[in-house]
Amino acid sequence: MAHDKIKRGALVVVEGLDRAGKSSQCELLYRSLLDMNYKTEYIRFPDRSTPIGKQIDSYLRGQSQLGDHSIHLLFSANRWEVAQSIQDDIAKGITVIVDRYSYSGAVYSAAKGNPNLSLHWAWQPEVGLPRPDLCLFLSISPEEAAKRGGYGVERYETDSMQKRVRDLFLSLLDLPHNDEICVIDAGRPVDEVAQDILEPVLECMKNVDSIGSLKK
Ligand code: DGP
Ligand code: NA
Ligand code: NA
Repeated sequence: MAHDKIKRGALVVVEGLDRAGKSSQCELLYRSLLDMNYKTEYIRFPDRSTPIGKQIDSYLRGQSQLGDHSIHLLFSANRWEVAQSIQDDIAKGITVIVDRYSYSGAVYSAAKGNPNLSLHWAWQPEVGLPRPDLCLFLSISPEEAAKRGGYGVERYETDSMQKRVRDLFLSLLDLPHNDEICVIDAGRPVDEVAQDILEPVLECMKNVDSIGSLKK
């Protein structure tokens, strides 16, 4: 008897500024897909539970200091440590939803304004990681972000940093090899945003081909 080849799961990334509602939207998407009986998994970066993740957590809370390049490479290593398990799960037919990925990785580090840490440099450690089938960028204006209440105490949660992060995210859209990025207006009610996310995700899940890797 012929065995049908398992259709692989999709790799779906959700990106955005702090306070764009990423984590809530990932949660809603995860539950919608489960309700529709899709095998689904939800992970986030940084994954603060691993030894590398604990160093990142300490840095973000301001409890330790690290050079811009060192922390950058730790964030990247934190993705590489689960790259294989993401590939394995996708191959088993599980759709993997990821809260932040390489796009945040490159953009947040480049936004620091260190003249020796360009967006181009910051992207290189990401080259070769599994390429998302779809990257949803939740876009909110700085004004809308300001309405959503004060930032927390973590590093990067300042208006000037968020403004640079936003500009850099938008510049990634112009790169020809990043055509998986789709901008979602996240300044609207939660359920409207959720609907706008679900549609392209379901479409993408229907059309998955072989998994790619992030390019230079
Ligand atoms: P979150 O737990 O999603 O709020 O992320 C924590 C903070 O770390 C947030 O300000 C975004 C930032 N961040 C996430 N991933 C990376 C990365 O790979 N590199 C850098 N420099 N910052 C990141
Ligand atoms: Na945050
Ligand atoms: Na989040």
